[in-house]
Amino acid sequence: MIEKSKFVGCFKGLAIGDALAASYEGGPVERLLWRFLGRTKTGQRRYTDDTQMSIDIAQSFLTQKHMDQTHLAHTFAQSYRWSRGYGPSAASLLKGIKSGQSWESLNRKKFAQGSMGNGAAMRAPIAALCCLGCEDTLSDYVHKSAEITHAHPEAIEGALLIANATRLSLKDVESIGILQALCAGAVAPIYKFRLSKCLDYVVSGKALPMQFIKTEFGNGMLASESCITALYFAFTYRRQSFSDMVQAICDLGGDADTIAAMACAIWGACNGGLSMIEYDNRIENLALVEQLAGQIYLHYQDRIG
Ligand code: R7I
Ligand code: MG
Ligand code: MG
Repeated sequence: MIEKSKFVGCFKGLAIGDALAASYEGGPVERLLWRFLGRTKTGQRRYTDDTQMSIDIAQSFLTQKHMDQTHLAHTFAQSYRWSRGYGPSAASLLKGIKSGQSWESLNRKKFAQGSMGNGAAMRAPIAALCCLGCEDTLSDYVHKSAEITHAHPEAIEGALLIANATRLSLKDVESIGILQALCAGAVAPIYKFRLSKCLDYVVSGKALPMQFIKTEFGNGMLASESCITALYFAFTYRRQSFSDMVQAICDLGGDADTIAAMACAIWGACNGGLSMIEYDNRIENLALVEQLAGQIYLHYQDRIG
């Protein structure tokens, strides 16, 4: 039986990583903008779209008790605020849903195959939590939660990689075993290639220079440029300090909030949330995040009970 602390650590890790790394995302303009947007009135750090869409997945699941794509699409759209820093194509899609159009008519409008951004992968750890206890539903659940905004096969595969890494981390599978399982199931050549390198580097245990990590795994907004990077950090820092990992991801730059959201969710799934208590008053809405993780945990207990 998985401990509740791992569910809480996964969800809080995602929110904390997102909020702490948000001011390191993008170029000078984005960083300057986040200096104005990055704090609540009471001085807590605000989270971005990564955490908001994860909260949306949790709330839609807790309301519907199963994957309901129309409900989830409307939940995403109702929560949309420009000040959360959504990706441009995700933002226009969500505004379209809010104005009454269907997600099916919008998710391949800007890009013929759909967005290949990392916006589906960044929320995939929470989709994994919702499926614990009936894991044969995981692929379908993640696929359906992803395609609403990210129909491109590489975006969906990135989400599946992050969800499966989360699931196996919750179950205390060793890092090498997790990466081997992900390598064996990878489909797109870019993921096969980067995952096998990631496995080699995690096995070697050597710290890699930042420029090297950027060249080998990427630090961009596409799923293929950020998901393996997040796995590299999560499994390299698995037995090291949470704050050191977040600092390393901030130093890497690029899509730092999203790489941190994914890596910190997996770190929390491995190690639980106890060591995250120090962030409780520093980050916006962590009490809500903890409460949602607890409610999803009750569903897990029911399933296995
Ligand atoms: O993926 P998404 O929801 O979010 C991406 C990032 C995350 O870091 C969030 O934290 C937020 O900051 O934004 O956003 P999308 O708009 O779906 O995709 C992000 C970007 O990826 C797009 O604006 C495009 O620049 C690029 N992109 C593509 N470029 C070429 N061809 C996505 N799909 C394609 C494509 O098919
Ligand atoms: Mg973001
Ligand atoms: Mg981002």
